[in-house]
Amino acid sequence: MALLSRRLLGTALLGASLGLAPLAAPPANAVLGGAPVPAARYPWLAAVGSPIFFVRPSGQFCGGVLTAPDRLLTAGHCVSMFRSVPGVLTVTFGRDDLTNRGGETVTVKSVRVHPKYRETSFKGETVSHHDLAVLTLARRVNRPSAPLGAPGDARTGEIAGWGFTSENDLFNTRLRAARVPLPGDAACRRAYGDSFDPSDMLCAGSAKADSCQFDSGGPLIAGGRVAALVSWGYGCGKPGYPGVYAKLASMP
Ligand code: 4AZ
Repeated sequence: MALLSRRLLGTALLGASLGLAPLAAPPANAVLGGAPVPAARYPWLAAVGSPIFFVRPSGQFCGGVLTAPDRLLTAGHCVSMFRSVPGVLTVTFGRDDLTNRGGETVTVKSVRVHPKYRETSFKGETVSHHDLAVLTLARRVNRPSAPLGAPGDARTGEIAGWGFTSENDLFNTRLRAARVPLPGDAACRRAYGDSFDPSDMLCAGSAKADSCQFDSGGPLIAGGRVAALVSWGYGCGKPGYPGVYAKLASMP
């Protein structure tokens, strides 16, 4: 349990208190406001998890993006507590539904978290700064790397993940994607004040479409390129509080 962050631990205890059996989650229609998508659409997208995280099918707790045959980019807060035990992490590509055995699973050899990764808080939510980490995989996978790049002047983006479809949805296991607006830095500053650092973060989403718990580390795609990773936010789909994403440009 010492391996689990407060965030994951909270979910684990909630799951335990509701008596959830890890493999008994009913099918649900991750991402708020989106629709199910085949994992084959994102061959470079991985579910990051661990067999010791029994709360969720496949042990999934985050997403991640392949950047080289043996490198996966994910959120710092997803893996910082696994720095000394990287071998307990698994990375699974091509799995449409976490209750399936489909796709390709690889173990992790090492975890490198952004040297400036740190946490503050906003209205009780953990704010992650420089929320990036690179996992080195135990072997190379025969898959394309994700195209990476800044969003430029894109007005919308796309998010994908296996996470909650609402703040109260404990059961989604399907990969889902949604189109999200990119409201800009000023809107995010209005929502989050100094907790939002535009040099490091990017905002996306609305009350209708947003990322949520267990989508962290997954991609925000704009102009066909991964521009940022799901990081934090005040709840999910709350009006006036877009989701906050870690810009890739800030990984040294
Ligand atoms: C989370 O807890 C989380 N609505 C991820 C994304 C957002 C909020 C929370 C953004 O992993």
